[in-house]
Amino acid sequence: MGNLAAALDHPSRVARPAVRRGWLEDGPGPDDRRGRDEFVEVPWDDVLDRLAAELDRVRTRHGNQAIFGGSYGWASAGRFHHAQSQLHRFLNTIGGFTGSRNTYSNGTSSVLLPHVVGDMHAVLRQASTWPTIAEHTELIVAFGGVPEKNVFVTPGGVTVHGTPGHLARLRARVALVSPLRDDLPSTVDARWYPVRPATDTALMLALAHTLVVEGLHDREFLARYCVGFPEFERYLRDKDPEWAAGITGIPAADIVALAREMAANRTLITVTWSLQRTEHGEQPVWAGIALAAMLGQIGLPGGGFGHGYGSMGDVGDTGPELRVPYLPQGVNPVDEFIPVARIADLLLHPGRKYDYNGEVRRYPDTRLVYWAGGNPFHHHQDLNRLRRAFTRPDTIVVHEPHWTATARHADVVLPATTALEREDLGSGRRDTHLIAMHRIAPPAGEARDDYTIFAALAARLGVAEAFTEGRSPREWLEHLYRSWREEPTFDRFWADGELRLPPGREHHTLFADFRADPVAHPLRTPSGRIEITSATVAGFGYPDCPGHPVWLPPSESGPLWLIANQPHTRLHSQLDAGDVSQAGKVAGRERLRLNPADAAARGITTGDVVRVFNTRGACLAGAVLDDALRPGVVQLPTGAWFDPVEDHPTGPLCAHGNPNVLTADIPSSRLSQGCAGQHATVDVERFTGPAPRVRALHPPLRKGSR
Ligand SMILES: Nc1nc2c(c(=O)[nH]1)N[C@H]1C(S)=C(S)[C@@H](COP(=O)(O)OP(=O)(O)OC[C@H]3O[C@@H](n4cnc5c(=O)[nH]c(N)nc54)[C@H](O)[C@@H]3O)O[C@H]1N2
Ligand SMILES: Nc1nc2c(c(=O)[nH]1)N[C@H]1C(S)=C(S)[C@@H](COP(=O)(O)OP(=O)(O)OC[C@H]3O[C@@H](n4cnc5c(=O)[nH]c(N)nc54)[C@H](O)[C@@H]3O)O[C@H]1N2
Ligand SMILES: [Mo]
Repeated sequence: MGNLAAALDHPSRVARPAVRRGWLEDGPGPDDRRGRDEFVEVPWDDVLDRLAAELDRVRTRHGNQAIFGGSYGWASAGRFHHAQSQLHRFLNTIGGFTGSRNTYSNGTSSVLLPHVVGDMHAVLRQASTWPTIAEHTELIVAFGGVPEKNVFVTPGGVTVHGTPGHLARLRARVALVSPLRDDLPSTVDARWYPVRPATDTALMLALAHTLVVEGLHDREFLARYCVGFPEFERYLRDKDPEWAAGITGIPAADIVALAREMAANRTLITVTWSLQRTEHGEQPVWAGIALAAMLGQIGLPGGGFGHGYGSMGDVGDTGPELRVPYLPQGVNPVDEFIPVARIADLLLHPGRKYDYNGEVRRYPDTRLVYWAGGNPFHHHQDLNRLRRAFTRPDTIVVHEPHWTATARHADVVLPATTALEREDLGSGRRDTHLIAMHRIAPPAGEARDDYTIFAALAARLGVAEAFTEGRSPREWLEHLYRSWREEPTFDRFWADGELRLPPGREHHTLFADFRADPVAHPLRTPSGRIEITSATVAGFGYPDCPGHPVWLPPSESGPLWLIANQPHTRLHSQLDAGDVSQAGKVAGRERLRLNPADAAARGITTGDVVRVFNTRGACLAGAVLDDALRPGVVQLPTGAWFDPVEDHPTGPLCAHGNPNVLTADIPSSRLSQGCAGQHATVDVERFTGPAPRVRALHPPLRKGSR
């Protein structure tokens, strides 16, 4: 909230359509000036004519699969002006596009979980609710904690933020397994297990080992509801607590005691999504499920396995799952797609083969990249590599309210309105209300709604009617509302400003039905049961994701582990210019937290500008000493706008503190090809000499370019 006001008319807003000089003068083509070139403002009609002609050239000469329109990102809380939906609908009306699958949020789990429990839904939206947990759960073993900073976010928005209240009412003891002590509110009764990053799977295996050795596992549950425990049990043989202590840094005696406590209590094992946003990210999720199966409490209220408590506001929420109005996107005639986090590989390696969930696929040849509503120079890893990838296409188009790094690396930048500057319908997946989002500010500069921009392009390409169906934005809102609810009338709803949604079906969990009768209510796995060993996954033959949970050491090591997690002062990179985000900066840069012992060893004190570096890149940050971090671990949240300085004597760096210059552009595994951006290995040093100014929040326009 506090970020909205200042960002609304901030100088970082894109005021008018702008075209990169090189593209304007030399036409489309690969260009390594992207991200360095200046922009020239061009009148709307002119830019739309040029862009329509270029879209037509690419689809005619190269085919529609040469248009990459995946456009991943979190723009807009509204249902109608949802930027990706608008873009996909538009591209579908002109013949389709290469899209992207899955998410940066939980793209590893969404590929793994169908093999293990039948679908993702089973653990995400059918988990025990917070009130059930408050009533029944005695022990929560929280891998990644339940970070309160994250629960204010829900896709589509949310009217009531329930999770903090639920957390305050917990009676369960919590075993907080995380490198960061503040991954749980300090008000919760917790014991902290300061695990080494990327080693949770070893800890889980040793807990499982202890259950077996002490005969505490539920053999009956494993036999009736699971397949493949015997193979896993054989694998566990040498995964004892001493072995795990050496890897995780958690003393063996503590592991044994925790395993006993888990078996003796109603225990909920939770794993945050961050753990699967890593190399081998399948393993902690699968091992967590195997461990919960061994406790035999899956399907009991408040017991079993949960995924994403503390990752998103609606996990564990009590609201009914809703069908809310949405914009129909039409049908994409192109069947090409990439797993979402393979964007740089797509652009750098057209034609190259890769594995994905049992398939061998090939990257198509991309000529035009179209992004609306996302910021790959926020969300992707190894930004220096992404910069090289962005030199390859003929044309890059970006719709943006702000001059983000992605806009700066584009050829055509079209100014988009924000949610405050247009009308929409707002609601989350488990919301209590549908909100009439009234316009509360005029569009900044010459900004237009994404819909209006696409409607103008559609008209130039002869498909205006197919795209707009003859409706204005307001007429679309009325249409979407009316095809969803007859009463109250749209006018009434709009005047009231909100509609309270009736409570839906009683919350019930898939696993409760399965537990009651696994034959009548099988899981949607090949066996109908929980697959502790998956013959399907084993059959793929991937060394980085074999047929049951295993310990796979990370391919990089020390000196320091960087946790690049979600920022608590904003949503991703959005509104970094806002007051709350700015107030969180240290020495004008993103805040890097480090343990006082690591700081002392490097002569660093709070408030210093530091250089964080590895072989892939470097960034500057503002140091804060904090013993809430395990020694050897530093934390730099995502979201500072990428601010490349190419000619610095220490080498190229980001002056602002974007951790994605440090993360590796590797997949979680060949199975899921998920994002592995949560971790990197780095070193940190005090930065001496004049620190380059942060320029990311100033527009890259030539003075008086109009
Ligand atoms: N290292 C590391 N990287 C990560 C992660 C991590 O844990 N570590 N987490 C990942 C995760 S989970 C995610 S979800 C991604 C998030 O990545 P993104 O969703 O790409 O990040 P946002 O900053 O939300 O980008 C949304 C963009 O849309 C713009 N926008 C807002 N409203 C509108 C609109 O109406 N129209 C248009 N055209 N644009 C609009 C905003 O200005 C902003 O630039 O990041 C991922 N990246
Ligand atoms: N304020 C705010 N809230 C958000 C977002 C935001 O940008 N800002 N983004 C939203 C989105 S799109 C998503 S997908 C979710 C993401 O939800 P998550 O992925 O769960 O969130 P993160 O903050 O990235 O990570 C949670 C915690 O995991 C811990 N962790 C990291 N590595 C390890 C490890 O190896 N072992 C253990 N045990 N713990 C580890 C970190 O200390 C971190 O604080 O958050 C959502 N909520
Ligand atoms: Mo996410």
